[in-house]
Amino acid sequence: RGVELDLRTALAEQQFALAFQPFLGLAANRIAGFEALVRWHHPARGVVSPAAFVPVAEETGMIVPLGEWVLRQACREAARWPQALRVSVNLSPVQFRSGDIDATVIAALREANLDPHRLELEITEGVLLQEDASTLAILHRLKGLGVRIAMDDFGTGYSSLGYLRAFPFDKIKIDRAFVADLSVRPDALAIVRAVTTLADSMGMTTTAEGVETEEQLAHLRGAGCTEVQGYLISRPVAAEAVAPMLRGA
Ligand code: G
Ligand code: G
Ligand code: NA
Ligand code: MN
Repeated sequence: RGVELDLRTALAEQQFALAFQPFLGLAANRIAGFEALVRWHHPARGVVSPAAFVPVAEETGMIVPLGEWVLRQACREAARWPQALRVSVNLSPVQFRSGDIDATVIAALREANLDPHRLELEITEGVLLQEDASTLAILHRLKGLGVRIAMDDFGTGYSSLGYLRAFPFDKIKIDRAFVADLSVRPDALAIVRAVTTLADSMGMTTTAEGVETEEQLAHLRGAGCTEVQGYLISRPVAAEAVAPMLRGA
């Protein structure tokens, strides 16, 4: 496969880089952490979005070494930030099924000397589709290390409520589809309110994704969201731009 070979070369030749997008904590009105988002700086095609290559990486299994690189790099970068904030890393369901994800996480934390409490793993429903003992055991082992687990893109798939009960999430990320609808559909606000109430009562926090307008932000504050993320706060930025952002530059 051409693309698989491309991804392999890209990894070997260090064509991947991480962008970081902040989460704003609404109580303190301060940046609470950053999500790491992988980018492919392709020599011919320019910057390629993960939407274009993560699916191929998943099909070919390349997501396992790529995901390991993302984890290690995210931990290394976070260890250098001027404040001990949280770093969130997206995990593919394929990484979970590959077996060794907890060993990979432990190694990345150790290598970077990063406090496990500063690492958050974002998982999608795909991870949970096989709601089996081994998935649960891995999640519990990760949580046992002190790592936080976030449910990504909440509200877009199936059976999400059952998953909330079955798995020990620390945080729910409310999918940007609901945020986008906030100004135009009253039921979107009702859904966001219901999710924040549910999360509260289960001891989880909430992050609303894709916040682009002050109006959406006001709705989310009113609904009791813990954190927001989106272009209104900041686009994803290069690793070198994180420290200046934290110093208020
Ligand atoms: O950053 P962008 O909006 O282009 O991301 C598109 C999609 O790629 C999002 O769904 C995001 O979660 C996913 N993504 C970004 N970085 C990673 C990563 O390191 N690993 C995985 N598995 N997905 C990622
Ligand atoms: O699936 P996931 O939530 O991880 O996707 C993250 C992606 O969403 C990032 O790649 C980022 O580029 C994109 N994103 C971040 N903030 C916004 C926003 O405010 N609006 C839109 N449309 N996309 C965003
Ligand atoms: Na994510
Ligand atoms: Mn998401």
